[in-house]
This record gives sequence, structure tokens and C-alpha cells, in this order.
Amino acid sequence: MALMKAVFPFLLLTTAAALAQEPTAPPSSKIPPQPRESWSGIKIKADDKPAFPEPPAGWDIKRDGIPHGKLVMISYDSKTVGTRRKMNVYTPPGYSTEKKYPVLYLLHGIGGDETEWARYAQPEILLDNLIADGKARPMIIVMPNGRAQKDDRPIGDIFAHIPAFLVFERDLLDDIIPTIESRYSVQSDREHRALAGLSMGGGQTMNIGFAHLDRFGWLGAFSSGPNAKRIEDLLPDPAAAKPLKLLWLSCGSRDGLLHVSQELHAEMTAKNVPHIWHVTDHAHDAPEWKQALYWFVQKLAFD
Ligand code: FER
Repeated sequence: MALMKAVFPFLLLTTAAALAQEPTAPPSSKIPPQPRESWSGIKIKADDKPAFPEPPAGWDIKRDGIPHGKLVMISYDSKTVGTRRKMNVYTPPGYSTEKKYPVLYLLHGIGGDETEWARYAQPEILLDNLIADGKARPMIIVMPNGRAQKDDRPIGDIFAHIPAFLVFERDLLDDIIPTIESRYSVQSDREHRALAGLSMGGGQTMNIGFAHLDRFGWLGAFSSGPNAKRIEDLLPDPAAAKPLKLLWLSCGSRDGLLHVSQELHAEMTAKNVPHIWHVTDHAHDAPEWKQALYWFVQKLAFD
């Protein structure tokens, strides 16, 4: 219990009422009738191993003498929410309307907002370095606010906002993606559109990504939250996952939510859905998500 308190103060805020609440969202984004449990203790399994080492020296240090991309906070009108909302957008070095770019939509956790990824992982530094070294494709990274409600600040009981994370599916598909595709020079087919997220955003990625395999070719769930649906609801027909270019599941071995990722890994393995399984010795924390992003973007070949 002491560990739980230290690692996840917010876990203690979870209420059955919050999880059982009916969302005002389409069927594909409904909370499953039996959500994954929030806590079951950590049990490391034989294949819970890193697929990648810790990143090499200098990976997250801003370099002079290489071209830099831009990180800009933009606003858009959300028809879904009925407000003007914000999202952080990284454009790669030398971004030009003469070219078309693939896009990664990157989702934050339950206590985060559109600034969280920039604060936790400085994706602009990671990507500038990787692109300079030819290790990642130039891509646009969109970091929206996954709490699709009028007041989208992460304040008060953050678990009370869970329904808004379900509404986000419509905000993403109907407002965010069309905004990005109208304002930026992007490749708009599924092969060039990726979706990933941390914790709550990892669960959203699973739920939204598998419900719309025609829209996303690359999926990444980092330290997935228990909001991820179970396999029967995520993927009733395993053959439907065939067109996926990448399914990435990762988690820290000191994360109290590891069991959620372990279950996803076991379910995908049982259904023969190819995926990367990357377990580090991190916890439910920024260092975990930062290195996950670093390796994940290198797997986005967008071919
Ligand atoms: C839950 C739903 C989401 C939960 C945790 C989350 C522990 C997400 C956590 C995060 O984003 O860090 O029921 O219970």
C-alpha cells in the first residue's frame, strides 16, 4: 500500500462510479462492462524484457549545428466540444508545403493536457536529433488535449473526467484530424497516420485505433491505463488487425498498471496479432514515456 501511495497517489481516487458512468460517446468508445482492474500488484513474467536498450548518450540534448523543427501551440474550433481548443504541433526541420508528411497523434495521461508530452519528453529535441541522424522519418507530431469537455483543465478529481476521454474519439476524428489535414501538408492515408499515447492516452489509443483500423496504420500504447477495452471488444475479428503496420505495447516493470499491458500483450499473442513488447525497469513516470517515444518513432517507417 505504501508503494501504491508513493507511485500512484491518483489511483486512490478511482471510484467505481466514475468507471461505471455511461459516456455520451458512440458505441466504439464505450467503457467495457468489466473494465480491467486498476490494481493487482506487480508480477513480472518471463518475457517482460526490454526490446530496446536505454537510449544512447546525447539522445535528449539539444544540438547546435543541426536543423531544428518547430513546436507551436495552435487553436481549433471543436464542433464535438463546442469550444475553441488547443493542441501542440511539432513540424520537422525544413518543413515545406512542397512535401507531404506523415502524422503521429500523441495522447497524454489522465492528469495531463496538450502540454504534457512537451514537458515530459521534449519531442522536438528527440525528433530533431533522430531526424538529423537519419533514424526517424521527418513527421508531424500532434499533441492534443484528450479531455474533450468545455473545461478541459486537469483539475479537481481527475477521474471525474473519464467520460470526456471517451468523447475525445469524435474530437480526434471529426475535428482534430480534419484541422491538421487542412492546415498542414500531410499524407492522409492510414499508412501515414499513427496514434500513440501514455497511460490514459495508451488506453484511448487501443480503443480508438482498433475501432478505426481504416484510419490508423501504426499504434502505440505506453503504460496503458485500465481504460483499454478487453480483446473481445477491441478486436472481435483478429484478422481485422492484418493491415496494421505496427502495434507497440510497452510499460515499466515498476508500474502498478503493468498488468494492463501484460494482459494486452497476452491477448494479442493469443490472437496472433504481431506486436512489439518492451518492458523496462522504469515506473509510471516521464523517463519511461520519453524513452518509449524515442524508440517508437524510430519504428514509424511510414512505408
Ligand atoms: C483508471 C483509468 C485511467 C485508472 C488509471 C487511468 C488507475 C490512467 C492513468 C494515467 O493516465 O496515468 O481507472 O485507474
